[in-house]
Amino acid sequence: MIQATLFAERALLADGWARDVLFEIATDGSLAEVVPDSAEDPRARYARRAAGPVIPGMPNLHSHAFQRAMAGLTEHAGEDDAPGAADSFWTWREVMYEFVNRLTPGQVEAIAAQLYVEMLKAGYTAVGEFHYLHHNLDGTPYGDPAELSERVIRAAKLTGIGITHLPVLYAKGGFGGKPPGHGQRRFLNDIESYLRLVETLRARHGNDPQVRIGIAPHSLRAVTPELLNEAIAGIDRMDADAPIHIHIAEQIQEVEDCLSWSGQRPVEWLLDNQAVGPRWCLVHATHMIASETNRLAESGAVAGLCPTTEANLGDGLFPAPEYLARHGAFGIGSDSHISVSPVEELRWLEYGQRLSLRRRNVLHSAGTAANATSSVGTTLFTRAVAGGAQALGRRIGALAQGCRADLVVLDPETPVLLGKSDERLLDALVFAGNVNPVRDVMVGGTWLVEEGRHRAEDAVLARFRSTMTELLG
Ligand code: NGQ
Ligand code: ZN
Repeated sequence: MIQATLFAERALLADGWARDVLFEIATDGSLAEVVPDSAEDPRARYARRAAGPVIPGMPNLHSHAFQRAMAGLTEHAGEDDAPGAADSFWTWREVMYEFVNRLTPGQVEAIAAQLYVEMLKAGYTAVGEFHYLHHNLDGTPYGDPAELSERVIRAAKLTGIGITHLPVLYAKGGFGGKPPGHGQRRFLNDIESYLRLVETLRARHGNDPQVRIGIAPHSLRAVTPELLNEAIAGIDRMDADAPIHIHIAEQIQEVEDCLSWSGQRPVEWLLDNQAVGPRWCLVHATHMIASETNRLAESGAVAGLCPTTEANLGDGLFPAPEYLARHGAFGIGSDSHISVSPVEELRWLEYGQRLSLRRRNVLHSAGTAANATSSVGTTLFTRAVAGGAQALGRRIGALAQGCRADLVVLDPETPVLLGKSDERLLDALVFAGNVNPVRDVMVGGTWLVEEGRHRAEDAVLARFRSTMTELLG
């Protein structure tokens, strides 16, 4: 059954730009047909006309939704610091723990809903929610142990964004099974309560095409090798293809602690001890030596890159040129949500490299085999869409038959897009804009954003406003 048709004069399909594309959208929210060169097709006459170029929605593969409410609150130096001296990822984490330990379920939902509206308006159509806030303020489970997961999923349903919900296994406070700290009390589960949570969420949402449930061992700091094995064995019994996400090698301190614990670097340890492959997403993977970069690329796993957060937290630079040269898969995430913009993530992915290498046009695919292009914007955008879709484990990431109808209509009046050829459009999008060029957004066949406005944005904002007053007032 077809619920709607859309006609686009210009659309970015899986194998490149096409003209006069007719999209037929099935009632289940997937693309039933995608037909280029269909100007003469009788169906085109009655189709809604896209106002501008149509591109696939961008997956946001790594999110901690509650952190959006902290954006802008951690940019002051600690009191006794010499300029730039002591503030670090670890001091930021202490502030984050303080903040997280006040949030109520209603506040978590209100923050996530506002965030997801902002994501949709920016052109993200799916999110990977790496969710570790499980328990009540005192660290005891809620009556429904999935309470906070449900709040985040409800925010996704309310706003319409597709969600891969990744409940987090958090059990330890550091390598070698170090006990967790007081600030981590709301995150903790043993393996039994964790797998029950995953099972509950799968039972409740497993048949919803807008939701996928995966797992997320938080990091090698937060689980032991045994717990990691048990979590993976557990999900394998339920769903052997489910996505597995893990934070890894984001900070030098973490690499050093891993070396003293195991004699190996984090990525090296993971590659040697788990069957890392296409269902895996290694978030950050910032600090790798060449052998790790090559092996990770060859494993088929996705590197989950979060350039604005990695910059904000002073993490370091992912070895992107070497990784891309080995055809490594990657996607982007807004992680701490210091910025909510796929354009800014992609731009900084390239700019970090330009600044450090003192060169231009670093991340392109010219000279490589499939879909080769010398366009940096096209390379970054299309690879991030594909890698993000892979990491989120849903049928998204291409405007192709059978995929979810997740698409973005660019505003053709955006000055910087005017007159740009197919070869230049995504370069202009990624590098030249400071105004949001997203006009309309469809997710799973439903128009959520039209002429720059999300259909629930007023109600969602009103709730977010009261939440921020409660938290900061
Ligand atoms: C997180 N964020 O889980 O929110 C982490 C901080 C940690 C980033 N790694 C906590 N960016 O890694 O221990
Ligand atoms: Zn994270």
